[in-house]
Formats: sequence, C-alpha cells, structure tokens
Amino acid sequence: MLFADDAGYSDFGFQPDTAEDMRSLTPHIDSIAAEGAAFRAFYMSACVCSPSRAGLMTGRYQQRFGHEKNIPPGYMKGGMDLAEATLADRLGEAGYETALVGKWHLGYPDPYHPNERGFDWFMGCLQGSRPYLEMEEPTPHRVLLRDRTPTPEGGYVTDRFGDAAVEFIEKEREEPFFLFVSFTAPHGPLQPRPGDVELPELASIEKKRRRNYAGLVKAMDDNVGKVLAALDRAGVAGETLVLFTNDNGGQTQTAAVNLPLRGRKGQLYEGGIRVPAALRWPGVVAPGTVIEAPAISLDLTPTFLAAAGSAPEPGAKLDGVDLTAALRGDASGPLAERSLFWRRSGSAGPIAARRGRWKLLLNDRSESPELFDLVADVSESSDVAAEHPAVVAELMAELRAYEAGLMEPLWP
Ligand SMILES: [Ca+2]
Repeated sequence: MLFADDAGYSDFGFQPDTAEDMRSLTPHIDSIAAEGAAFRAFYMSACVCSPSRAGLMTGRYQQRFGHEKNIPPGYMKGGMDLAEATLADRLGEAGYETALVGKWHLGYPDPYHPNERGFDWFMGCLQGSRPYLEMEEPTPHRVLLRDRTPTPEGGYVTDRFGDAAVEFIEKEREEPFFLFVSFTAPHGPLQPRPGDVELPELASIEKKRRRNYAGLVKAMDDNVGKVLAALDRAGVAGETLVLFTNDNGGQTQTAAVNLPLRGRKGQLYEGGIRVPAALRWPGVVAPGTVIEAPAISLDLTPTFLAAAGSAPEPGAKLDGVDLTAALRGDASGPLAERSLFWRRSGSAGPIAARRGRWKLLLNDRSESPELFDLVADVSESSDVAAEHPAVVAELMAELRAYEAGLMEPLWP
C-alpha cells in the first residue's frame, strides 16, 4: 500500500483531467493504473491527515472513536483508540509479516507506537510531517526511527523511505507480507531533492512553488518505481496486490491542483475528500479497468482481508465493503446502493453524505443543506436542493442516523 500525503487530485498522469505540467512526472504510479484499475470516485473518510489514517487503519469511521481532528504536535494524552484493531493487526493474525515505512501520525506515547499497533517492522517518523532535508537536531517525533531507535540524519527523506521499503522487500521480508509505504510527500515543506528542479520536466514549470511541489511528487514517483522494481526482482510482483492512493484532498496552499473538483484539504467539498487511487492485482483485476462507482478507504480492510484469504474477526463493526467484485468488473455490487458519510469538527461542524449521484453538504449547520448532482456537476457548482426536496429529506435522515453513532472529538 503506497500512500501519498496532501497530493492534488489532478497531479497524476493516470487521472482523467491531469494538470498539464504533471502529465509526464508520474510514470511509475501511472503504471499501477494501466496494469490494473483506476478509481474515478475514491474517497478518504477525512479531509485531513490523522483522522484519514485512523479510518484507513481501522476500517471504521474514525469519528466513532473520537478521532476526528489532527493529533496536535507533541500531544501526549492519547492517540488512535487502543480498543480498535488495525489492518496490520488483522493481517498479522492472518499470518502476514507487516511493515510500516514513513509517516504514522496516529499517536506519540509508546502504547500508540506502530510496533504496538500491529506492525512488526517500522522505519519512519511519528509526526505528521518533517523536513525532507537533513535536520540539525530533529525532535523525537520528527527523527526517523527504526522501530524505536533514532537513526542518524542523512539523505533525502523520500529516498530514505523508498530505500527502507526496498530493504524490507529484499532483506527483512517473510512471506506473505503487508508493506505500508506512507510517504510524507508532497506535504509541505516544499523542499525538492537538491538538483531536481534543474531537470527539464521541472525547470519548465514557471511558478516556483508549483515547481517545488512537482519536485516532491517526482521524488515520490521515483521511489514508487524503486519499490515496484524490488517486487519484480524478488519474483513476487505477479502475486502482490499494489495500491496507490493519497490521504486527503490536495493542499492548494502548497500548489496542489484538484481541478475540476471544488475545494481543498480541510473541506468536505470533493477537492478535500476525493483522491487519486490505482490498484494493480495480477490475475484478478484486468489491465485498464476503470471503476466509476464511489469507493472509500474504509473498503480496503475488507478487501485486503479477502485478498489474504481471511475475513474480519467476529464482532468487527467495519464500515466498508469488499471491493473484489467491483475490481473484477461487476458493476452490480453494493457500491452503487450504499451511502458514504463525512464529518469534520464535531456535532457543530460540517457534515456530508453521498449516495449514488447525490451529495448533500451542510457546511454551516445554521443554513439549509446544499445538494449536488455529482454525475452532472462534479465541480459542485450548482446547488439543486430546491428541486429535489425528497432526496434532501432522505439524506438528512441518513446523516442524523450516522451522526447518532459518533462521539465528539477527543482532542482539540
Ligand atoms: Ca495529509
């Protein structure tokens, strides 16, 4: 599982409306979609980093256990609920060797450390971001750890994550294995690899911030290429499911581009929650598959467990569905019928639901909800609530039922 951070919806070559300056910068990531499936409406369960990762790891709407806001830097009073099983726990139970490379952002105290949450092997940082270049005195949450041991600074962080992933595949791996490569790229700071911005494909980008951002994306793609090549060399590419996606909508303040989607990281418009996603699964997913139906990060736990020949433990209250049938080309499965939900900042904050073509959005609880037809209007430019009062009433009722199962945020 290859994971980007804050990347723009349209900043990858395999996307339907790729930004012109990014068309040739992501060949390795694009190859995953070409050899497998591209999702056209893949969502994360949150519009910012830490809650999105909590949903991804647990397979549950993270607001159910109060993980609704980013964990503040240095916060020592909690982390991702210890009562929740993680995808790594579940795959470990299924006999998988498990590794995390890169960003964690799900808690700083030791009980919340990746090694305590199902990962046998860890190389990365606990905090949500850090400089890509060497730090003089890295803090304990920003230093790169090998399990719990700080490693010396040195080298470009995205390259170090790629190298660690290759090291795991080539030297540390037992089979079967689950490797989560959680890049900090292209989250700020905008520090491309020294020298890269002189490359023709980057030098031609006029605006400096966009050029530097593109450098972060290119370095990530180079390292995705290293991981894919390591799978080939190890002889396991033909029996390995590879997913690429991104933790929340693009951060336009660091020059990410989400167009034609409206909005950005931190918002419940599509630009904050709909992300690029590609999945390669030899023998299961036909090359060039396109999945139009809405899917969500919460679906990955049941999907990966099915791929592992396992199943959720009895009593697991998962919120997603197994995507295998849809990946095999069956458009009649549960994806079209179910509703998806988002909430940010507790019971007074924005809330949204999507079912089929419709999306209901309440950005301000004191105002009337907006309704968008995402098939006709992916840019959410035209509120059609007044024309479809029955749809509004149904989705409002679903939102109330969803919200009744949530807690208030556990930290500020
Ligand atoms: Ca993020």
